[in-house]
Amino acid sequence: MNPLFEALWYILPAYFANASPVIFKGKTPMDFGKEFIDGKRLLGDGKTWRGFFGGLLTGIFISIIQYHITPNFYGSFAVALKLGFALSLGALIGDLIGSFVKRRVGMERGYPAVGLDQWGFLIAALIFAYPIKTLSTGQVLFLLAVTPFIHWFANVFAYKMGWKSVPW
Ligand code: CTP
Ligand code: MG
Ligand code: K
Repeated sequence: MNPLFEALWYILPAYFANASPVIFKGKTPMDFGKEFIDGKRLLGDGKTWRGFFGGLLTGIFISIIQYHITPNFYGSFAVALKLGFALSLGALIGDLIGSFVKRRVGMERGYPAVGLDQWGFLIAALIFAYPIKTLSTGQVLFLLAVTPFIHWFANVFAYKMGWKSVPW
């Protein structure tokens, strides 16, 4: 496999885990409406339990499909599954950390935080997946470079589909 394509193939569950909650979006917010000591919401209404678990299951489902297409890339089904779980969980937790930071600096739910929105989930996914399977430094740099464009494209697509009210 081409190393750049390999990097994209590796990270795919994280992309799906990050993008799919917009389809699953639920009602109950993960912070249950609670505020932090600064009087602002802990995470905000944009982070729901349904979105979180929908994203987690979608990412794992993608890794199962990936294993059946490229079993040699993973070596075993267990590795593919563990990697899909770690990448998805990392992406979702990275997104929650991003929302926590956004609320602390006074950004309303849905406000675009350039950098945080595009790299937060990616970096957390890479850290969570690191113990299971690693990429080269060049591959990580490649993902850091292309992910903002893919993130932008995916959000415009979701907006055009009517899934979200803003194209970011
Ligand atoms: N979403 C969800 N649960 C999650 C993550 C996302 O339900 N754990 C849904 C919400 O409807 C959210 C949408 O997906 O509005 C888009 O996600 P995102 O852009 O990450 O959330 P924002 O609304 O921009 O909120 P924030 O400012 O906190 O990032
Ligand atoms: Mg957003
Ligand atoms: K986000």
